Amino acid sequence: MAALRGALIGCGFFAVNQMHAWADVADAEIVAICDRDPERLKLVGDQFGIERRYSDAAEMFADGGFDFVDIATTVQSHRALVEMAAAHRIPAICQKPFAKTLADAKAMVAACKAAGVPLMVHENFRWQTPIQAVRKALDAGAIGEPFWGRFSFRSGFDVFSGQPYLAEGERFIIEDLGIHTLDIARYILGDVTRLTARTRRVNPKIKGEDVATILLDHDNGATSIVDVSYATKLGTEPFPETLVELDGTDGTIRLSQGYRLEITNAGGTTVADVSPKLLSWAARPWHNIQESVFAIQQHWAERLKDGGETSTSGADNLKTFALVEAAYESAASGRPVDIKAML
Ligand code: NAD
Ligand code: 89V
Repeated sequence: MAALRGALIGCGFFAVNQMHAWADVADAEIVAICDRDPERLKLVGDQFGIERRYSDAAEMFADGGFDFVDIATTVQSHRALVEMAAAHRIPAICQKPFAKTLADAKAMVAACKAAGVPLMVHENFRWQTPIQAVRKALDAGAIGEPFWGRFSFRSGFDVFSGQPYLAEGERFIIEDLGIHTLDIARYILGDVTRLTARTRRVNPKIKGEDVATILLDHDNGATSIVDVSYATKLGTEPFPETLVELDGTDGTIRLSQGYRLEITNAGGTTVADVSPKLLSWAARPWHNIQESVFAIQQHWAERLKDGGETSTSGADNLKTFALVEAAYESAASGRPVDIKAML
């Protein structure tokens, strides 16, 4: 079967990872790129040998010649670009955060549904090797029914040098990073009925919150905590590891710093190294994220070919995005938020 031909919009900081990963994905290739910044367009076009280059996405869609589009721009342009893809009946991947508001996100899902085209959100953290290892242990029944969890990302890493826009928005850690952690919580413990959140800003040089603590009630009766911070200075910097604690009816799982997975149950305690692979183009400490970029893009290519639903489809991601909106609402009001009422 012929390789899927993709077009990528947004040749910025993170798109370079996506371009490397596309080069590794079986049966897919990027044939056109677009960026309104000529410098980024040239840099990425030259690095990856892409001849078809556009400064205007509408022109690229009008010319066509590709089977899917990978939208790697920042959130402001996501709705317009996804709707453009739907209008041209082109399957689309859209980076997180999916949209500026839940109403926009719902409209984007509806547009792709009406056009009959698949839509996947590039929500890659659930594809990280250590998170997949936790999911596998749960599926194997290693700890029985989980009744409590903690999903924790606490770091002092300077994310602002690579992504300066993160310092400028009214919203920061929940929208940019907590969105991944909330998605992992859903992936591991299932959908959420109610959420309570507290936030604060510690770093005086940024506009948004850099610490958040969120309490989740899951459909299955489990309770979990999602806690995220970019104001946490530790002896050994854990960026970008998500640490997981799960208590179940028959045992416990602990995913701790250094990609160490410990499972305790009636059979005793086992410890495994669940480190991500260092792909040829990857660099520490980003390699955990970089490997998950390859994994989600390979998944997209496979589902596009077999017609199956992706793990982080637009419809699925509405349930993660609602948690982001609810966290800001709860932090502002001090009250719990009913998630089902938002969907
Ligand atoms: P960036 O600002 O470095 O790059 C965005 C690029 O898109 C820029 O080059 C800009 O010129 C271009 N662009 C914006 N609007 C455009 C439009 N309408 N048409 C053509 N080009 C346009 O941003 P980034 O750090 O690469 O982040 C991009 C997205 O990736 C963000 O949504 C961010 O949250 C996400 N991200 C995801 C991960 C992850 O692990 N999933 C990690 C980092 C960033
Ligand atoms: O994954 C992300 O969205 C990145 C980072 C890990 C730096 O928060 O922005």
